[in-house]
Amino acid sequence: MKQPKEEITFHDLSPEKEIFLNDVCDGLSKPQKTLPCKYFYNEVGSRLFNAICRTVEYYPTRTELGIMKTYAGEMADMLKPGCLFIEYGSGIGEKVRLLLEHLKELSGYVPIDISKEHLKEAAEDLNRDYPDLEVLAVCADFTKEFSIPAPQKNVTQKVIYFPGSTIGNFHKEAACHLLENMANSLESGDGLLIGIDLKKNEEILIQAYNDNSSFTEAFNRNILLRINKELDGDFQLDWFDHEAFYEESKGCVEMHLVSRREHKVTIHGQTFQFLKGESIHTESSHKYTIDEFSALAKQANFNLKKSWIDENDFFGVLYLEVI
Ligand code: AVI
Repeated sequence: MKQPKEEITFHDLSPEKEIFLNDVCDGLSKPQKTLPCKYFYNEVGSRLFNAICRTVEYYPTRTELGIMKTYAGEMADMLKPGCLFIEYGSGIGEKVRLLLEHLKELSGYVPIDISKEHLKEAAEDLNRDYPDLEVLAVCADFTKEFSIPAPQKNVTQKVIYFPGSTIGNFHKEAACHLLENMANSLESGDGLLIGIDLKKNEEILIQAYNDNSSFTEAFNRNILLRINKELDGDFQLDWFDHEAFYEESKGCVEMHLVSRREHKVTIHGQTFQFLKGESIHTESSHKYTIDEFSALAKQANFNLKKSWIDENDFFGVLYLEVI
């Protein structure tokens, strides 16, 4: 049995409550009320998301995992021995393990996640299972500026791993901006391995965001519960209905919380008026073709090197390099 080694390095850069409050109040003051979807992921939200990933309707997780299981060796072959592997939104770290089996000579692994509890647990588990790997966990909002810690070993190449089609949760300009930030944190020849949810039949998409077990509904409403708990809000959760539909013109699934009645909500002393039928837009999940994504990445200075797709063309894992 492998012995636990010394503790992981943990860099806590989690966003302040004040920023959370500002983001919430800003979003709810707009004509189309919005809430940033990154706030879904507190402990309960992360658990609900993991439950969504196991539903029959939500195909992206199992499809991406299937691609990783089949092609992890080929993916690892694209990377240089001694590379620093940096995972954006590392979650429970399930997918990276498939790659780690093939990436024997990493200089280090940097999991980055906004959910502190999940990150700590996953990083500690990984540290135990891969005693020779230096794990440098960073709790941060990766949409904001942060620095990537340096491992003790020499770094030959940096590779960002961004699985789960999380890039789809950014509007096109924001996605391009995030890709630009990634490219700026890298050098020519460094890599990006990214999961993309592909365009497909609308019915499949609608079902994926309206699962029969109602985990997606609970996940959507949990953002209101989090505001109540952390920002002294008084949302009545059952006065909001979960709604998710495909918006063809934007190429995305949109999630909303629709008010069942006219009412007021108070958050940290500020009042927000809701009309009957008025919605809070909580998430957009963009779907791409490989060509669309490759063109977007090109704008951010990334060149597509290789892509791996499942047999139904539902999901793609793409490897790109900084030009
Ligand atoms: C994390 N992200 C890629 C998920 C998605 O599909 O957009 C979040 C999610 N929202 C509802 N179900 C899953």
